[in-house]
Amino acid sequence: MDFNLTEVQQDFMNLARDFGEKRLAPTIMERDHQGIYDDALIAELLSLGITGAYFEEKYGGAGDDGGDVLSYILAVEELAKYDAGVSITLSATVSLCANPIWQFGTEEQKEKFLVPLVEGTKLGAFGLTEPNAGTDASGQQTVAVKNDDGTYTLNGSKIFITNGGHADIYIVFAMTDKSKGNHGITAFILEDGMPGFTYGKKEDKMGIHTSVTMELVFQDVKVPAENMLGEEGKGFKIAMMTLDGGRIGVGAQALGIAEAALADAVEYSKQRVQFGKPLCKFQSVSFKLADMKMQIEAARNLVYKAACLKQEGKPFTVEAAIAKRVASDVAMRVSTEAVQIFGGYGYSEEYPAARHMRDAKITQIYEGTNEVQLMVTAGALLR
Ligand code: COS
Repeated sequence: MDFNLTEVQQDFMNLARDFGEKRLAPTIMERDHQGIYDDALIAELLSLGITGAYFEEKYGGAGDDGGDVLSYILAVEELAKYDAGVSITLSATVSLCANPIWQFGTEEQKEKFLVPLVEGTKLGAFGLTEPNAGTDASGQQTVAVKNDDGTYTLNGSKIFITNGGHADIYIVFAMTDKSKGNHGITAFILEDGMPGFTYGKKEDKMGIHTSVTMELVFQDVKVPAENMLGEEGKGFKIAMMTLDGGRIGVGAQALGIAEAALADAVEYSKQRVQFGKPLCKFQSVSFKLADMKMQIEAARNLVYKAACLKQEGKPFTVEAAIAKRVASDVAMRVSTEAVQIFGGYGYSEEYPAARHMRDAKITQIYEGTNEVQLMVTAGALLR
C-alpha cells in the first residue's frame, strides 16, 4: 500500500480544490455566518462527478476508469479545507446513502436510486439517530409494520439528519420486530414527498453552518416492499457497515479542517509582528506549528490507509474507527492551537480560525462519537 497518488486520484483532488478555491472560498465567511445552505452551490458540486468516484461505470461512476475510494476521500479532504459543511453534505450523500444502496441494494434499486445519486442529480441522507437512540443505535423506536399487501407502514422520527429536508433519497432504519433486538431492525429507502413523510426541527448548530441538519417525521408512511434495503432484520448490520465507510469520510473532513487551520496559522505567524519580529520567529510558535504538522501527517496515513483497505475489499472497521478518532482529535487540537496563535483575532469571527475550531468539534461527535470508536477498537482487541 502506498500513497503515490495516481493521475486519476490527483484529478479528483484537483477538481475539488479548484471548486473550493473558485466557488466555496469567496463566499464561505458569509454563508457560515448567516447559516446559508446554498442549494445551487450544492447542485453545482454534485454535477462535478466526485459522487461517482469509486462506483462502477454502469451506475454512472468513474470506478472502471481508475477512480477509487481514495480519489473520493481526497476530494472530501480538499472540500473540507474550504468549507467543512459542504464536504459533509457530499459525504452524507455518497458514504451514507449511495454506498449502502450499492452494497446491499437490488439491481432495480440501484437503477432507480443509486444512479441519480452517483450522477449527482439527487441528494442523499441517512436516518439512524433518534431522540433515544444515539450511541445505542439498537434502541430504535421508529416502527415499520408489515401490511397484508407486503407494504410497510412507518411511524416515528429521526433527529440530527444531515441533508434532512433537502435530500431526495433517505436510508431509514426502523424496528420491524422488537422482540429480536438489533436483529429486528430493517433498512428502507424513502423518498422526499412520500405521503406522511415530513420534516421537523432544523438544528441551530455550533459549526458546519453551511450544511443543513433536520428532523425527519414519519406518520403512517406507506413504504413499498421493493424499498426495503437488504433483508428484513439486517438493518443494524447495514447501518454499522455503512458507518464504517462514513467514518473514513469524517476522517477526511477532519484532515481538511486541520490542514486549513494550520495553513492559516502559518500565514498569520509570518505576518503578525510582535516584539519587533514575526510570530513564526519565536520558537514557541514555530514548534507549535511543527507539532500541528506532525499530527496532521500521522492522521493522514490512517485515513488514507482505511480508504485503501475499503477499496481492496479488506476488513476496515477498526482502521476506520482509529482513523476517525485520531483525525478528529487532531482537527480539534490543531484548530484550537491555531486560534491560540491568532490570539484575540482567533476568537473573532472576522478570521476563519474560529470557524475551523467550531467545525472541528462535530468530527469528534458524529458518525459515532470518539468514545464509540474506542468501543469498536477495544471490542476487536479483546475479542
Ligand atoms: N460491521 C458488521 N457488523 C457489525 C459491525 C460492523 N462494523 N458492528 C457491529 N456489527 C454486528 C455485530 O457483529 C453483531 O452481530 P450479531 O448480533 O449477529 O452477533 C451486532 O452488529 C451487534 O454488535 P454489538 O453487540 O457490537 O453492538 P452494540 O449494540 O454493542 O453496539 C456500537 C456497538 C456502540 C459500536 C454501535 O451501536 C455503534 O456504532 N453505535 C454508534 C452509532 C453511530 O455511529 N451513530 C451515529 C449515527 S450517524 S451521525
